[in-house]
Amino acid sequence: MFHPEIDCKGRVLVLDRPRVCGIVNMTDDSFSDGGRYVEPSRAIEHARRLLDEGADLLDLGAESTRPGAAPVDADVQIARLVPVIEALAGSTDVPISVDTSDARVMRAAVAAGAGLINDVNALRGDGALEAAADTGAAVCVMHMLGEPRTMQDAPSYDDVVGDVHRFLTDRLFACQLAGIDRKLILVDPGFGFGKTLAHNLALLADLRRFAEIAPVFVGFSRKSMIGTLTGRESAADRLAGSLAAAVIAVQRGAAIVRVHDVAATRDAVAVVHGLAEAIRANPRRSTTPSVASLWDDD
Ligand code: HH2
Repeated sequence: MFHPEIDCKGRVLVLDRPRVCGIVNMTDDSFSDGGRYVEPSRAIEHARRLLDEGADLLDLGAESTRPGAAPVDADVQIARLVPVIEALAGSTDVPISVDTSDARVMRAAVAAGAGLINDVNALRGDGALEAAADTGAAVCVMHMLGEPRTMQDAPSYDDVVGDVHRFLTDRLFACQLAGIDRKLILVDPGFGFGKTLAHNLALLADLRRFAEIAPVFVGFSRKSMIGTLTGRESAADRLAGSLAAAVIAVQRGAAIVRVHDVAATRDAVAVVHGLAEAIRANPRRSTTPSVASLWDDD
């Protein structure tokens, strides 16, 4: 059994129910909200709105990872993130995550008050493992095939679930070897990062396998896999599809869902949690065959 709490530098995220992480993108070019929250005052205002909606955690990033996105210099990321992290850390108890792959940005963000390092590159960059270990922050290691510029160019796997599982297990070991406490590590299969729709769906179907190695963090919010499944071209029209994916992920053991739409996601996962609690309290009486089969499908 994994520790049901993640200590984000003294701000503890209790994983006793599905948790919702609100996204704050201080980027010019993020796929769904690029350019809206680059200014510190607008990012802070947006973060406070997400907290009012019930975010359990905030994830702040200053570099887009969408396919084809341009890298952002570490100094620029630091200049954007640090004042916002400082302002939020001084005005909320909610843990703050920094979405970066750069070791210098990690150190600056944690010094400013972040307690979780969310790295889509799984701490493989120069000095990233050491930086994360030195800070004592919690970490989220994510699987990505290749790099953002080229990751969606015909991605292929022998066995996507097995390959991603092996990668995350290896990174879990690498983190522990570097001195990061296992209780501080989250894993993420990386939906949309070097994956076709079929790969993403295979990972979602088998998400429970990842929950066996560490608490699972997932992000589907408004992504193109939701657009493809629903036929919604505009990211702004993908809320219902994103909620369905969040519900399915939580049913399959995801601990934290990273989203743009906090209030709606919070309600959706609260319903799943309510059902889970009811089944746990009275396993024989409270399930119909259809609910039971949804729940225990693997
Ligand atoms: N997805 C995005 C960014 N960071 N981190 C984790 N751990 N998991 C994810 O799935 C994930 C992530 C991409 O979403 P977004 O931040 O909305 O877009 P962009 O990268 O264009 O800023």
